[in-house]
Amino acid sequence: MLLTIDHVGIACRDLDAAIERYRGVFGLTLVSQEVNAEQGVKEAMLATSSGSSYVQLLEPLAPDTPVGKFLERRGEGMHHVGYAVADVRAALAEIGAAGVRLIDSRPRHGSLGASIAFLHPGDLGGVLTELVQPLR
Ligand code: MC0
Repeated sequence: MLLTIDHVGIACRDLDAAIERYRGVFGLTLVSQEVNAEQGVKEAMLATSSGSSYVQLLEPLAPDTPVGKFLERRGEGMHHVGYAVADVRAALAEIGAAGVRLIDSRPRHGSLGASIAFLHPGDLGGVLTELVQPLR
């Protein structure tokens, strides 16, 4: 079901500084910057050299958002893992039937036009997990 690691999401306080860190240290390529109001973030996608997986940098739009609360509780660091799937609706049905709590019962809008859905970290060993159906 999981095709590849699409991205690793990293919570940061200052998006511009984080972008410069990942470009400067690793030479990653900045491919997009978006505001996702529904998710409460402004975010950037930086491609690895394979071009098919990304570092996603996430700055909260407000303290009372998922990433804002995460920063307050844990500080900067890895926030979630996003796995590519062929069909996010089918994957949600299968994973839900296996007893994992679905944060999103239907897909939402994600980076680069993807359809995304989150799974609860409490049922996955403390890892917030995202399913990503990339835009074709
Ligand atoms: C919170 N918890 C986490 C966590 N965030 N555990 C692992 N990884 C995280 N990122 C844990 C807390 O430590 C706590 O555990 C429990 O969840 C409740 O935390 P809370 O701070 O009270 O937060 P809640 O319950 O209000 O919400 C947690 C939840 C939420 C994961 C349900 O953050 C959520 O709905 N996330 C999905 C949406 C999201 O993260 N969007 C931002 C990225 P204990 O054990 O102390 O109870 S948007 C994105 O990434 C888009 C742009 C994209 O990829 O395209």
